[in-house]
Amino acid sequence: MRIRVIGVPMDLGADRRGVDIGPSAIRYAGLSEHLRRLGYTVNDIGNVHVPQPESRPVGNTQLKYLEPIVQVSEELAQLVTEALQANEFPLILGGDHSIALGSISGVARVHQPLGVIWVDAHTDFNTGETTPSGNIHGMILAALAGLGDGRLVEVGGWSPKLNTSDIVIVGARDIDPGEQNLLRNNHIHVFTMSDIDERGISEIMHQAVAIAGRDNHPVHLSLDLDALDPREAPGVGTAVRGGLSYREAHLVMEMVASTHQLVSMDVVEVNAILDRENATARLAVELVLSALGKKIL
Ligand code: B3U
Ligand code: MN
Ligand code: MN
Repeated sequence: MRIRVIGVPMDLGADRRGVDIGPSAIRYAGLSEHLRRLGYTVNDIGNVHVPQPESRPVGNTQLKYLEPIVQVSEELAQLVTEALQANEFPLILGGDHSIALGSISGVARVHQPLGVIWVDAHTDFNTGETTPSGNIHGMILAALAGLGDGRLVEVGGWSPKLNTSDIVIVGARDIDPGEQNLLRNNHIHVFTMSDIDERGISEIMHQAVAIAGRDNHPVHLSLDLDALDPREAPGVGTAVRGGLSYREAHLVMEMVASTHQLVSMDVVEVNAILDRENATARLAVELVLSALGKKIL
């Protein structure tokens, strides 16, 4: 099995520096060596070019840096499609979560329908109308489902990339009022931290993989490190208390791996400026390994 690593030093979607060096921090934590030890062949093609925020106007304050984000998304979608066509597993390193617009568009061009498991403290289901921040990383899952500004929705030239019934969110605990309405109206499966506390992560993940992977659909995993509790993952831009424990997060990855339906993955929101001794990047590497089949025994 071959893995194609694609770095996306994107921070325009979060309007905050520090996640742009996420790809470098994750590589420094030994990603490729560890993947090779697991038996994979690794083809790291480097980083996509992302403009510096200081060099671009913010533009519309409800959709900050829309233009460069769309530009990078188009390029990334193309690279991800090419990786799949070359029979390599795309592993995309963020960057903020806006990179999932490009990555998932690239996967959905090849695999239809595509299930998505979105592991995140947030639901990223805002639109330009509901956003409290104007930050596009909080709108990506909605855009992939065909909701929001046309320029985001139409990346790749078609929409929607995902059926609402194929989306599962795990670990949510910070949802804006407008997002709540959109999630409800569109019947999105959201497993909150309360659900996990009540029923346990194992039962939740059995359901999550059954929904996203039903009828043997290919599955994409989008891992936002802020899903984890900030004690485990201090290096994220928008930390929210009460997240997944170290052990819960590993089980999430292991249960996704055990489906053998995973076709692509992104790892996002590692903020290396806010991190402590690269702990969050090292954790990101560990979780990738679990998602790609590393077992304790
Ligand atoms: N929901 C808020 C906050 C947020 C979303 N994603 C992250 N933060 N990382 C928003 O700005 O849309
Ligand atoms: Mn996110
Ligand atoms: Mn998040």
